Amino acid sequence: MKNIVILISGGGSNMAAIVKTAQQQNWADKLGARVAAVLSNKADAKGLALAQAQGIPTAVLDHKNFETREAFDQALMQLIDAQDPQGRPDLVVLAGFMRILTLGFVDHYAGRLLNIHPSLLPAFTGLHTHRRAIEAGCKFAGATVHQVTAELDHGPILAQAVVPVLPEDDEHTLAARVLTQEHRIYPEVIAHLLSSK
Ligand code: NHR
Ligand code: GAR
Repeated sequence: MKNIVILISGGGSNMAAIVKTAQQQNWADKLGARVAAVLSNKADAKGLALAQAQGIPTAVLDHKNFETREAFDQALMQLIDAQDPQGRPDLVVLAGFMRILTLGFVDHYAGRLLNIHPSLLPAFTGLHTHRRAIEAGCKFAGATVHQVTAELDHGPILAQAVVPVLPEDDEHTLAARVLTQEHRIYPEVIAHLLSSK
C-alpha cells in the first residue's frame, strides 16, 4: 500500500477533500494508496477531529516544544516516516501547514513533498495572499499545487486554478472562492502522481 501523510495546521478542509476523494474514487483498490495519517503542529487544529471521524490516525507535534526549526523538523521527519511500514511514505502533503520547513526536511522528501498555495504563483508567495491580491487590484486570483523545494513557494508547478476577483470581494469571500477550487485540484494532482508512481 502506498502511504500518504498529510500535514495540517488548521481547518483541514483540503485534507478532508483529499480523504473524501480517496474514498469516492476508491484509491485503495484503484491506486493501492491510502491516507495513512494526518499530523498537525497545532493541538487545536480543527482538521484533527475530521480525520479521526474518518478513522484516520492523527498526531500532534507542537513546534513550540522545540528550541530550533531544525530540531522540530527532525522530530517531524521521524513522526512522518513512522507512519509507513517501510519508513518511507510515498507522498507528504502540506495542506494548510503553516511552518516553513528547513533544507534538511525538504531534501529528505525530495520529489515526494507537495504544497497547495492560495495564489497564482509566482505571484504572492508567503502569507496574506488574498488581501495582497485585492490590494494590488488583481482581476483574477487562484491556487497553485507545487512541489516543495527549499525556496519558499518556488517549487515546480503541478496545477493551478483561476477564479475571478469580484468588485465587492474582501479577503474572506475571495479565500472561500479559491478554497473551493483547491478542493478540486489538490486531490486531482495527488491521484495523478500516485497513478504514475
Ligand atoms: N517550506 C519550504 N521549505 N518551502 C516551501 O515552499 C514551503 C515550506 C513550508 C510551508 C506552505 C506555504 C504556503 O503555501 C509551505 C511552503 C508558512 C509560511 C510562514 O511564513 C509561509 C508559506 C507557507 C507556509 N510561516 C511562519 C513561519 O515562521 C509561521 C506563520 C504562522 O504560524 O502563522 O514558519 O503559503
Ligand atoms: C488553504 O487556502 C491553503 O491554500 C492555505 O491555507 C488554507 C488552509 O485551509 N495555505 C497556506 O496559506 C499555507 N501557508 P484548510 O486548512 O481548510 O485546508
